Amino acid sequence: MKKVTAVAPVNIALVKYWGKRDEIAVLPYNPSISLTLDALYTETTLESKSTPGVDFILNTQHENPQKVIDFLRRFEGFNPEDGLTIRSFNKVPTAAGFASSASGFAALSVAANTYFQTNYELSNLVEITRQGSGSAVRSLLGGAVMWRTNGSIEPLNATLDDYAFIIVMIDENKKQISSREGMKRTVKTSSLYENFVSQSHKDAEDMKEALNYNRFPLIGTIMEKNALLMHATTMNAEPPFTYLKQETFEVLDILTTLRQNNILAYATIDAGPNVKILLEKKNVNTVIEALNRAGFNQVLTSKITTIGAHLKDE
Ligand code: 2P0
Repeated sequence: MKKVTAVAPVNIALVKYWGKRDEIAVLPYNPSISLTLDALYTETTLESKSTPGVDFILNTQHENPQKVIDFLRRFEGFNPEDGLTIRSFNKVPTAAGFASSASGFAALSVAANTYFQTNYELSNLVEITRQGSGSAVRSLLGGAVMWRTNGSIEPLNATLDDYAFIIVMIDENKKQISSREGMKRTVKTSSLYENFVSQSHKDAEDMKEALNYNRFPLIGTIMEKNALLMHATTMNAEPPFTYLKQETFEVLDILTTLRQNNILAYATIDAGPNVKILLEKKNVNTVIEALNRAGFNQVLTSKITTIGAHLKDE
């Protein structure tokens, strides 16, 4: 009996990844930067079984294992005919509907690297992991992480203890256009895309410096602007589309009002309408109260962790 478990955290991008310059190797057009959350993560166990074939169980439900099998072929020694059970749990409140492909592939990679005794070094593991999901490589490390256009990752210096994220749940349903399809369409058809790429190169440099010198609110200002520019590119694609909903804008308005009252909190939004708010820890209660007053009651708070994907002792 062989059994290996790995845990990988969710990451939230301050400067967004949106578009591949190489679809096969999964190399991005622009560098992205994320922070690693400690409250949300995926835990994945690989365990041998006596019957042949791969079973994939996600949150207690049997799923089609094909995508996982295709991914695991990158680990030498993997044979889909051997008996293997993969159990993956997303440690996210059930109502959260939080995208988890990043933490999912990071956990699977780290577990597989030990299970198949490949022991690939980090740079090799990055190369493999990003083919599962580009943003997953940022979950391999903790803290602030940059994913560069050459595909590599770099830990950044940042004062993480001061900050927290509040996640405002707006819609739990699966998005109609996956990130993969959405970014493809944007790259191909949006005339704003070039602008997003050049601005994001600059934003990544500025963000790195702002994190290094712990310059809040600059960190938040760059983050919010970068996210809105990413969403502008989708609205200008052919055919146009958006992940934003009316409630998304209502939350942005609440943050604007708070900032006018010197409560500094900033938003970022991924491929869905939910809003992630970056703020100083001391303001968490005030911001949650403001959200609740406006009827946004589905919120969760997370600190930022320095611990990236890792094996769990059984
Ligand atoms: C990010 N997103 O930087 C951006 C912002 C969504 C919006 O990375 O095609 O699931 O598997 O590489 O990693 C989501 O994209 O896409 C994502 P693939 P992935 O967090």
